[in-house]
Amino acid sequence: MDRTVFRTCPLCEATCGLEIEVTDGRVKRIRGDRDHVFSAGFICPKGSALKQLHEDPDRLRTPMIKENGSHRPATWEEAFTLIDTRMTEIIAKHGRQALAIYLGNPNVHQFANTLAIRPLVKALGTTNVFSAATVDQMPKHVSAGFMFGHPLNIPVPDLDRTDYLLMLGANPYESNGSLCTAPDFPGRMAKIRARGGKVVVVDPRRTKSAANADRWISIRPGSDAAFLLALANVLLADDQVRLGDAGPFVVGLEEVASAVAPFTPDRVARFTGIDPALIREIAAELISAPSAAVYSRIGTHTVGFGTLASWAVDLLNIITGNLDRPGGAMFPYPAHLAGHRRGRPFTTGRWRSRVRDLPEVLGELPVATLITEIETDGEGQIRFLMTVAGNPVLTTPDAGRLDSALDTLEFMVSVDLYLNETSQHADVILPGPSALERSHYDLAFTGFAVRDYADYSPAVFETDAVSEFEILVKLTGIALGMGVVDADMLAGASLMSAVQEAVGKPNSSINGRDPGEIMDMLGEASWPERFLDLMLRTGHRGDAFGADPDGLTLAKLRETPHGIDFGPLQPRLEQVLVTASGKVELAPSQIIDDLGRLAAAVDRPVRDDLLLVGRRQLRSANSWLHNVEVLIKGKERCTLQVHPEDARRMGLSEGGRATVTSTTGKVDLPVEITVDISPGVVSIPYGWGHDHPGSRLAVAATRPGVNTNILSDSSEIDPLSGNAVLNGIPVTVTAGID
Ligand SMILES: Nc1nc2c(c(=O)[nH]1)N[C@H]1C(S)=C(S)[C@@H](COP(=O)(O)OP(=O)(O)OC[C@H]3O[C@@H](n4cnc5c(=O)[nH]c(N)nc54)[C@H](O)[C@@H]3O)O[C@H]1N2
Ligand SMILES: Nc1nc2c(c(=O)[nH]1)N[C@H]1C(S)=C(S)[C@@H](COP(=O)(O)OP(=O)(O)OC[C@H]3O[C@@H](n4cnc5c(=O)[nH]c(N)nc54)[C@H](O)[C@@H]3O)O[C@H]1N2
Ligand code: SF4
Ligand SMILES: [Mo]
Repeated sequence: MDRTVFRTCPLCEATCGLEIEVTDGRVKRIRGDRDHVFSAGFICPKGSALKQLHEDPDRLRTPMIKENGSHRPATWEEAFTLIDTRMTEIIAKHGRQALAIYLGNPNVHQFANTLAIRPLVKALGTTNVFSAATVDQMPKHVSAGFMFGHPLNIPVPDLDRTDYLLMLGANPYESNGSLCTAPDFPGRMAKIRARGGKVVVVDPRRTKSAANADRWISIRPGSDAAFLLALANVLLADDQVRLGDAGPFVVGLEEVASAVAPFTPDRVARFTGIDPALIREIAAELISAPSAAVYSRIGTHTVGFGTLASWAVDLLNIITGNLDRPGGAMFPYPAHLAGHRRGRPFTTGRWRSRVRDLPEVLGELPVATLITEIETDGEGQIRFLMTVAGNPVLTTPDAGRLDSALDTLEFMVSVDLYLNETSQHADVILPGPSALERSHYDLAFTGFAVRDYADYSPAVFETDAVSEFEILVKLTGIALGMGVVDADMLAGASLMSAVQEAVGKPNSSINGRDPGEIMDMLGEASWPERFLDLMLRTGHRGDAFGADPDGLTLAKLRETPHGIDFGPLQPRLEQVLVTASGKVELAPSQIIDDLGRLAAAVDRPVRDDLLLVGRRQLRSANSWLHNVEVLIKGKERCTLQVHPEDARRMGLSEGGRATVTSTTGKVDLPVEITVDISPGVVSIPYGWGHDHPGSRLAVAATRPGVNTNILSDSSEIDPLSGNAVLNGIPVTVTAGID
């Protein structure tokens, strides 16, 4: 029997709509959904690999229990009972601080996980909470939190209307964008140029995005904050600042003016490697463009001055009059939000890590300190780790040391689809169903999308398998000390309390309604669907459970398989501000206080170390798509990119091997000589290193590559966000295998 279904791709932030043809219970073909309101048929090679991922024989279908060093299939009952026993023992012996959790990236690509994670973390009752956020975007949450009051109020570049895009440390031609959800980001960049606008890319590598821009500016790794502040310096010194409509909502301009005064183009030139005249030219272009957006990503976040760079991006958007206006940087307004985000003004450091005394940020501790918390004896030492959809052995710093540290834990659980570099350490692995066996709504990325839209897709295949939501709810029950409970009971109680909270809130659209009536109206769908329906119907576009019959419901989204477009982003600065002053804080004290550290770095003599940066590749997704043959076949991709001048100096030859050594370890890999990287910089792609004997990744093992995070130093972080430093790592390179 043939059928065609539509499904949002969960593999990256672009959230493309896919058209999936199914024949006799198997996927026949996956292509872009041409009628999708947002992606209009765009797809990349990963999207169609959902078929191979679903069919992958290595994908786990049953829980696994580790015995005598190797994993065997187990029943769910056996697996949960073992976890219950061991967790209870460990809590009794060492207290709850001995528990830790690491949350990986795919959690934000599945709404059911997003819903279930918070209660699970709370139930664990530990401050040892880590996630991929501190090897990723935490600096942006911190700067947004300080400036706008809420860490999720992150403005995104209005790609479809801007006249000028200044993009730093991002390569959407490979990544398709991040903290800026825009299917076919490359096509949207091309359209900026086609309509007479300009695109400038700042990157130590001449990436595909740089090659397709009007201009590539090479920058010394780790120095973007100084470059951006020099741009601000020029505009402020020349009295060119224009706040536009945001003007009445901005405070702190005077403090900023004196704080950035030291960062003149001349002074930062050596540190950034950028000519002062070029800095002045870009400043002039930014201020004179009819509209402009500054946008930066991973390459500017995973560095020692990540928060300063994130702040400087929005500072520039504000002082060029581009915040919150079409063509500038704007705030999305996802349909599931009940209203504008509220809450106490953002703060960090409500508690600190035990060993390194690092501040909490967003309820988490920096994952760069996970190793020390496992290794260091004493009360509160981590003895039990749960990873959920994460692979920290490949994705977090000082990975070689983490790999060893995990062996010293008393117990480890991984909720994961694969037996891989991380989960091979786990005593129990719990696999959820495949992506095609789950429904999808983007709770996370609609919040960063360049258009307001909503889209829901049901599971492509029905399954009897235990859902990931159920796994997480059961783990929550265990963590609460309730033993192995019926997930329906806990989920039902938790939905009821969410309904009660909604009817109790004065500004809720269902304030005062009968909770029982609302529960009945949520019907018999799965628990995550009922939670989602509650959010949508009480959301700002919702039907308020019948009060506004034209409003949004999950049922309506089910009837619109290509999604609903709510149009381009609208100005809404006044509503998003939740700072103590109620204004945009241009000069938060924490940020201003950190500028001295940047100034000192700017003035320090530049050493001639080679600096290592990472890169992403179109056919990879972080660390976990390399077990799909169609995605790894072809030329070896895990190579060391080196500029010809450096190669000559170091005696490296194309295709020959080189050993790369940092303070934390060394790896050897094939050399790729290219003029598309700046002299003095080398690059290794991230997410490789599949040569662990305990893994079950038959295809990936044929092309293992090396784990670049063996070279990143867990002691190096951005102090304000706790984000790890994964770019600009000093290394030495020698020819051959050391
Ligand atoms: N050097 C360097 N390091 C980096 C980066 C870099 O640029 N350079 N980038 C950083 C960034 S941006 C990120 S987001 C992190 C990612 O870091 P992680 O989140 O730790 O790693 P992923 O590769 O996303 O790992 C996903 C894991 O989840 C499993 N998985 C996949 N789908 C599912 C699912 O549906 N359910 C469950 N339970 N498991 C699933 C996979 O098998 C895999 O084990 O890495 C960071 N690390
Ligand atoms: N194909 C594919 N797509 C992905 C992913 C993937 O692994 N593969 N991962 C997804 C995830 S989780 C994320 S977070 C996003 C990330 O999306 P992007 O931020 O676009 O990530 P990258 O492609 O790694 O681009 C980062 C760029 O920063 C440059 N860079 C390194 N150091 C510096 C520096 O100091 N300054 C400047 N200016 N540039 C620097 C690198 O050369 C690189 O070109 O991609 C998402 N999409
Ligand atoms: S660009 Fe991202 S969302 Fe779109 S098909 Fe590729 S992996 Fe999926
Ligand atoms: Mo990421």
